[in-house]
Amino acid sequence: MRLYTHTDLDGVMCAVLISCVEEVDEIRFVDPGTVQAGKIPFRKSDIISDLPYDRHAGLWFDHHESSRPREGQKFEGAWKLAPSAARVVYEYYDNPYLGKYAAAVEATDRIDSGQVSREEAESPSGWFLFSNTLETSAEKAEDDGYKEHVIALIRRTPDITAVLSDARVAERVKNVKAELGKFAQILREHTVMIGKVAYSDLRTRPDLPRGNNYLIYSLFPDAVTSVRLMPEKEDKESVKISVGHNIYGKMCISHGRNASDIAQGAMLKSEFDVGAAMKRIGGGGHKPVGGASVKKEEAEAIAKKLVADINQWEEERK
Ligand SMILES: [Mn+2]
Repeated sequence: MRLYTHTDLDGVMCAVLISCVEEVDEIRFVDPGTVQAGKIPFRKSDIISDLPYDRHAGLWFDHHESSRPREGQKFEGAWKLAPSAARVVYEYYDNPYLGKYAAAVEATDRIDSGQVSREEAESPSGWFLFSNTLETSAEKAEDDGYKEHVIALIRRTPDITAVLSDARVAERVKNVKAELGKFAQILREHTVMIGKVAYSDLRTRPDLPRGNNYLIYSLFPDAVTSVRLMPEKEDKESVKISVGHNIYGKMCISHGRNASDIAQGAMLKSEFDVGAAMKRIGGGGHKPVGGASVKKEEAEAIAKKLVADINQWEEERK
């Protein structure tokens, strides 16, 4: 069987679990946009995890709100509104042999659903540090080879200390740590605040590592949402738009809510439905985070319209 999985930590953990219980001969790492564009000729013997549904594949696991199956829709596998797709796979098989991955799946839940502290975003460690090594500025083939290596590694030893001390992982960890300062610098240079949105145009910076999605909120704490443009690795004619809520929230004082909230220093998070907005432009995701792959000629106009929509929505809910 062939497994198609997402390029991030959740995709990697799905591959670890599925390859323990199914006969997986080949793993391919793809972005959700590639599946949605119908570019992959799926077969009945294919498995899809942490990616949108395709009726030609035999087995499907996902947790994205934007792929929620229709009432009564029949498919093999599982969809659940869980913190990670790895969690959906773990519960679907409910196999004692997978028990040793419990801690790794818990970490995946946390990271995939944005439960990463500001301190951790600024100074990554453990599973979050490891997740930062998966997507780099390297060629896709090199990143894919690395992912295959770590999937085999985690299957043998799901202990994060052991994983981080593997020579190939340690090499990438060293780079991630060394480049964190440069990463922050590039983000600052290419980000502007438009209303309440941090807008990062990274189309000219394919050298930027993609791993740390949360540092932006530490650098731009006033943003309620971030919108980012990145070159698409798999398709040079496309640009990737990624959108996310500020996972740390924002002091409600700037929202002008009631006095008791302000006194308590309550944090407010955006309620804008990112996944639904992404679905409208051919992408998908969850309420707090999502993405889409769009034609490069249209990318800027689509992203700017999105920024305006978010600002208008935030304005109206006051
Ligand atoms: Mn996921």
